[in-house]
Amino acid sequence: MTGSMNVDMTVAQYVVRQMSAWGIDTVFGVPGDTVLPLLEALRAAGRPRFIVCRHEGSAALMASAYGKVSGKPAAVVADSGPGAVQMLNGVYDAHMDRVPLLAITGELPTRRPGTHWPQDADLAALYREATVFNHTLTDGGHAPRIFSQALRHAMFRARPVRIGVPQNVWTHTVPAGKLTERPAELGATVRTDERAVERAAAMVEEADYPVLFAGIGAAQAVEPLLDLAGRLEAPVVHSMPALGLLPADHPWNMGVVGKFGTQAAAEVLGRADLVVAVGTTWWQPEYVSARARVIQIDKTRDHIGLTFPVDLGVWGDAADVLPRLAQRLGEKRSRWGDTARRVRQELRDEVERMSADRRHPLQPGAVIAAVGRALVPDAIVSLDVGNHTFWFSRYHRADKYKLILSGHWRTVGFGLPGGIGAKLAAPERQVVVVCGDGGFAMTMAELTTAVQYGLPIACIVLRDGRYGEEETLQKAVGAQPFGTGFHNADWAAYARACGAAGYRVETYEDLMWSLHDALPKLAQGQVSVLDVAVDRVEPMFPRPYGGTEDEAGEWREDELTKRLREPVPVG
Ligand SMILES: Cc1ncc(C[n+]2csc(CCOP(=O)(O)OP(=O)(O)O)c2C)c(N)n1
Ligand SMILES: [Mg+2]
Repeated sequence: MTGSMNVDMTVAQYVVRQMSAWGIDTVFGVPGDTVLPLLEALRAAGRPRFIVCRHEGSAALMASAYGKVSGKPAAVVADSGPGAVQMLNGVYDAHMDRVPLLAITGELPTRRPGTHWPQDADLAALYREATVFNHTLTDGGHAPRIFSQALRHAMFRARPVRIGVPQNVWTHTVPAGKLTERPAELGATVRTDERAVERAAAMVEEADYPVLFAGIGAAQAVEPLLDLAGRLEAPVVHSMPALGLLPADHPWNMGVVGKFGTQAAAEVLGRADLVVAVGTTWWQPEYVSARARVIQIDKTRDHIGLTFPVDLGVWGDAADVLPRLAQRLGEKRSRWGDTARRVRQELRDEVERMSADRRHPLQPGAVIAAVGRALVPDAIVSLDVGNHTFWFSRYHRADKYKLILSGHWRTVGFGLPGGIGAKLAAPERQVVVVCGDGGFAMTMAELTTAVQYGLPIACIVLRDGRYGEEETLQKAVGAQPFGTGFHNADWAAYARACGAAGYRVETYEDLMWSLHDALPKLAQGQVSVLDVAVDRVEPMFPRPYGGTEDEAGEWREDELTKRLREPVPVG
């Protein structure tokens, strides 16, 4: 069906065909008057599949998660006005994490906007920042050009796009023969200039305390990265989204960088004289040594120098650049020696202590460690935002899992819709959601969506009766906790009321039993919620090495501002 369309169609029919032709197989959304013709066309065509959701914000988070797992755009549909406003949060998530996504909003009939008609909103203005293409279709004849532009931008620039279709335009005619082909993969890979590799090698040669810093852009280069670390005897630290990418027990892996990271990562980065950043835009200035020089390897040109000052940008594919770099280095060894071994050992001891903690009430870190041990290889974890993110980043030591999270947008409530989007994108993989009681309640209506579509996911809710992270931050500045506590329902009972399984967990025995009942039953199609009572402990954020957090951060910020004005040398 791709590429041919030998009869006239309505815009609605055309949009459905065009989505399929471009490989969009899933559309999330909530119905509304202004998009009903599209629903009718989806029904008649039978594909892409339509997933009816309980909130447009969650629908867009599902679409974003779908893209994070599959790399392919999903579509999300919302009504004009309130539906489109609710959808925006999830579109921002995709925008900030660079995920392709097609957002279709209905709009008022073309004669209505500006007349204070119900549900009128300036959607072009609202979506301007979060999209790389943002247009209202006013003439059916233009639909092929508009849609093909939008999809090209979404796919090639890995960002959300929005098309508004006024209610009366859905029935306009699109002339026969106008379906556009999905463009073939460009197949363009950057071949990094040997001089850039040479300059990088010279900088590594000069360094005594190099640190490798991996982001998800290093996903295809894990082996060469670890090989380089081993040869140089250099510690590796990584971003939060890169959790699961590197073996947790690798001798050079020091864990996540930053406030929600490990003391080990803080110490090595604080002592480094060279940071080799590979496929990452995650940067925590207060944790990086002021004297460190920075090499950034990234295959996306505009990531270089985007969030941190760079001494040498190497534009290229890490899987190609790292082996070439290693080759040039000969017998070069760092001087980390015992420091790295000690720091690494302290990290291991801390993780082991937490994993063995059986105290009541349950320690959130111990719950996270237990979840890590119970996952099957290749599982997907959809993680929410809050203190539990900190516990996860420190104590979740599973290998070979895929983590998805609201990385740069950091919306509370990502967990459950993220899990649903992930399960639809990778039905063969185990999907587990880890969230707080605040985040769960924000998007919990979607549990019925998981049940409706038979999407087995296990949702582990860390129940501390409060918006924990905000309370931690209040306490950290000496304020009284205020406006952070809430009343919880019995989430296990709620799960059962939705047609899922519910486990109420108070003790370590309950936890073991329910994990070992719920996770294997995912393979049998069981959706579940584990409502886990946890202690109200405040996370201990890592101390930046040397100086206070503020001093180091300020220095780095000033330097960043100054250096971001200068051109970055890119090889
Ligand atoms: C949509 C949204 N609202 C508010 C915040 C601010 N915020 C960040 S963490 C957090 C607390 C989340 O509480 P909970 O889900 O219970 O997790 P906990 O910190 O208790 O582990 C809040 C409200 C946010 N990031 N996103
Ligand atoms: Mg909480």
